[in-house]
Formats: sequence, structure tokens, C-alpha cells
Amino acid sequence: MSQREDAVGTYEKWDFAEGTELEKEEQRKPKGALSLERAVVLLYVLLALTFVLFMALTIVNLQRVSAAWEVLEQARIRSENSHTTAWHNLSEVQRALDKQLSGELKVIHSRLLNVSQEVENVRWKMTQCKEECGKELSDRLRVLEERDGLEAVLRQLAEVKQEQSHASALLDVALEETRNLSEIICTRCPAGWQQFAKTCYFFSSTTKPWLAAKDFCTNFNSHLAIVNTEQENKFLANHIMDHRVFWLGLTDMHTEGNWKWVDGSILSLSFWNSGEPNNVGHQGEDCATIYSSGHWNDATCSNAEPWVCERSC
Ligand SMILES: [Ca+2]
Ligand SMILES: [Ca+2]
Ligand SMILES: [Ca+2]
Repeated sequence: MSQREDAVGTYEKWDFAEGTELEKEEQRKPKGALSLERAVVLLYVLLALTFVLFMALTIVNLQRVSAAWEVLEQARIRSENSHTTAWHNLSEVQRALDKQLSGELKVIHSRLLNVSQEVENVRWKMTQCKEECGKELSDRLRVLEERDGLEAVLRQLAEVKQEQSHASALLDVALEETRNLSEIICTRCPAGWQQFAKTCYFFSSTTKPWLAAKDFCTNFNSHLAIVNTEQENKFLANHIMDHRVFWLGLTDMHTEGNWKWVDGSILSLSFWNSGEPNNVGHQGEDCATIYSSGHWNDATCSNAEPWVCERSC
């Protein structure tokens, strides 16, 4: 505004100085020429005023644009400051969250380790328990079973004892019946065999050496006679005619003087004749014979003599 006032003032001074000259020039010129000059001057004045006005408006607008630019700059700075502050705050929050999460993760990890340790302990206890507890349970179950089943076992034991006693009685009866039956059957010795005390005897009518006679008896499911009792010896003697002898199942052919029966039993009861056994002759005498008197004599085994076979009923 001050510049415009200066321009107006200058214009007024110029107008006052020039006014005198224009009046003098108008007095010297005709009236038409004076009107044109005034119009031109007026035009110049208008142009000058327009220019001044344009400049003033331009300055005013520049001041406004400058002020607006300054406001925008301040806004930009504030925005940057705000952005920086927000970023800083965000970073702080992030660090705080990280720190908090890290702490919580450590706590969770620690708890997981504890849980893992507990699981491992439980697994170890289960492994131990699989053997010890299994044995303990098995023992307890066995004790319970034994305790529960003890009475039943005792009852069964009593019943078994009773049945055993009954079976024993039945067995005695059966044995007695078997003995009676055996005596009955024993009366049925094969044809040509003689029976004595549940035993059958075969007195040969031909003669054979001792070994041949032994084989004969074996072929008939029997053996040469073995004298077990005096009665048996007497029975044999009673079936021998005078002046005859029969082979018995007695020999010392394996070891001289060591007489054994054909079933391998040693000689415990003997009826040797006086002076026997004498083992005479160059071949010796290793096989026993029985006389009709019931006495025995050792004779040469290769001699041919009759024999006596014996078998059970
Ligand atoms: Ca006998
Ligand atoms: Ca002999
Ligand atoms: Ca002799």
C-alpha cells in the first residue's frame, strides 16, 4: 500500500508541474489538437494505474503464496516429526513386546522342559513298573487265587483221598480176583506140561546138550528150570525116574566156580550131591543136573541129557 501511495504522490507532482506547460501549449494550439493530446495522456495514465494495480496484486498474491508455502513447510516438518516420533514409539513398543514375548517364551520353554522331564520320569516308572508291578500283581493275584481256591483245593484233596481209598479197596479186590483167576488158569498148562505152584514144567523125553536144551526151552517161551525153593526141588525130583538126570538152568561156563542161573541170578539155595561140584574131566563140568534123589551134580555140558523147562502160568 505504501508503494501505491508513493506512485500516486509522484503522479500528482508530475501532474502539477506539467499542468502549467499544458495550459500554455493549449493557449498556443487550436482547440481539436488539444482534445487529442488530452486523450492520449489520459490513456497513459490509465495504463500506468493498471500496471501499478497489477504489480500491487501480484505482490499481494506472492505474499499469500509465500505464507501458504511456509504453512505447508511447517506442516511437512510437523508431519516428519510426528512420523519420527511415531516410528520411535513403535520401535519402543516392538522392543517391549519382543522383550515380553521373549520372557514368556522362556517361561513356556522352561515349562515344556519340566513337562518333558515329567513325561520321561513317568515313562521310566512305567518301564520299571512293567516288570516289578507285573511281578507284584502276579504274586498278589496268585496269593488271592491261592487263598480263594484253598478251600476248594482242600475239598478236592479230601475227595481225591476218598476216591484213592475206594480205588485201593477195589484194587485189592481185583488183585485177589486176579490171583484166583491165575490159579484157575494155571491149572491149564500146555499139553505135556506139569503144573506146580502156578508154574508149568516140561520134562523132556529126549536128550540134548545143555545149550540145545536151553534153546529148546527158549523157543517155547520158557527157560531151563530154576530151583527157588526146596519144595520146587522136591517136585522136580519126584518127576525123575531112577537112574536118570535132567539138565537144570544152572552153569559156571562163564566163570569157573561162579554158578549162576539162566536168568542171571546168583546161586543162593543149592542141593549139591556130596563132593559136587567137582568139575572133573579134561573139558570140565560147567552145567548142573538133578538126580531123582533131588541132589545136584556138575556135568560136562556137551553131554546129551534130558532137561526140564519152566514157565509161569
Ligand atoms: Ca523155579
Ligand atoms: Ca565147572
Ligand atoms: Ca561133577
